[in-house]
Amino acid sequence: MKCKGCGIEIQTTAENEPGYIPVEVLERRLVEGKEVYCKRCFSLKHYGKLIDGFDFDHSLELLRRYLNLAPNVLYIIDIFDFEGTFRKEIVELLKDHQVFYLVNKVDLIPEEITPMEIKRWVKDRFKVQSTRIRLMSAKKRRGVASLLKFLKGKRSRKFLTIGVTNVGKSSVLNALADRDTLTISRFPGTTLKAIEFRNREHGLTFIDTPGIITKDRVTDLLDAVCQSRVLPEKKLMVHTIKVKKKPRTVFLGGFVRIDAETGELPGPIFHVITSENVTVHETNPETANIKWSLWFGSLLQPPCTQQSVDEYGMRKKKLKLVTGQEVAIKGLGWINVARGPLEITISYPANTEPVVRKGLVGPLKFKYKN
Ligand SMILES: Nc1nc2c(ncn2[C@@H]2O[C@H](COP(=O)(O)OP(=O)(O)OP(=O)(O)O)[C@@H](O)[C@H]2O)c(=O)[nH]1
Ligand SMILES: [Mg+2]
Repeated sequence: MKCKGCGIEIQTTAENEPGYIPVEVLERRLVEGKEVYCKRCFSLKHYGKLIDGFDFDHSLELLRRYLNLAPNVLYIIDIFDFEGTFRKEIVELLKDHQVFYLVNKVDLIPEEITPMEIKRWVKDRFKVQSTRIRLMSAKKRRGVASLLKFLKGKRSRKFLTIGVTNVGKSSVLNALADRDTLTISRFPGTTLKAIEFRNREHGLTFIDTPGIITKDRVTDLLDAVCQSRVLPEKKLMVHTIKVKKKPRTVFLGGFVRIDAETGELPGPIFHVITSENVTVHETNPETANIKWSLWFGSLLQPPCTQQSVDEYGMRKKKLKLVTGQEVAIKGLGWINVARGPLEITISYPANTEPVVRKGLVGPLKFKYKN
């Protein structure tokens, strides 16, 4: 028997191992005809607490095996972390499948950016027919009804949901099935094994899968609890930085430092767009030099605890950007050039690489004072 929340095999003997449920609870649930959840899912569902951190290796190799389960794939991507969640190595595995790209969490995007603008930007990023791309918010149930209708029209009615951790795979399936059986949580690695279920009302079969663990996002440097803390829940925060007569430094949490040069007057303007739980701190380069290591994990979060910045092998890169360009920092957010040209030196941890991209946010989209 499998846990209905995370897919792990249910067991009643080893309390500290995955799938545990006390035998009396299991018997009671079976007698009452109720869904059976492991202790871990019970704790996540009812208290939002992670009682353990089982170390599962949810690799691409595992995904390759899951791909045999269905001809249709719903590849879920998180719009907040497009560069970290829309991944070439995953796309390459999907050549023999019919793939639908579901870009989730659009509710996080600030209202100044219209759904049409998001749609245009997203479509530009995929090299596929636009009917295969859907924008949605599992949380706000946006795009769910039309997606259901679309999926019902497909000849093969079995859909495998894939993607990296925390993009909302289980949330999307719960929304599509209009139930809350699958466990969803802010912690990465919630779903432990594949779970298949049938939605009788619509005649569709869905398979949820564990999220692929990545290594190149800034958030991959954090433990599960800290990752859950920085995950955005509300609309993304937009901080506007104006560089006039003197260079400015801005930190995105402790891990990313941006040193912006002065330009020709009236000077460059850029936006930093990130989770409400990531500190954005603007200062001058001199103070930044003195305080960075002191602030790392205290004033500047993440990381969630004070530690040594030197452990992360920080790298530096100089970038010259024009109006409308963006630099995405996987897992953490992005900066958008509202008025260029903008010359920056970006410092970032060795596990990641900033990505320069065409702007999701159009120039001067957010109001600012000159
Ligand atoms: N803002 C927002 N948050 C969402 C949305 N969908 C999911 N989330 C949140 O994202 C987090 C992860 O959701 P899950 O459904 O557990 O993600 P998952 O991809 O199944 O994660 P794993 O099983 O760990 O791979 C939870 O905190 C959800 O509430 C959405 O549309 N908008
Ligand atoms: Mg899941």
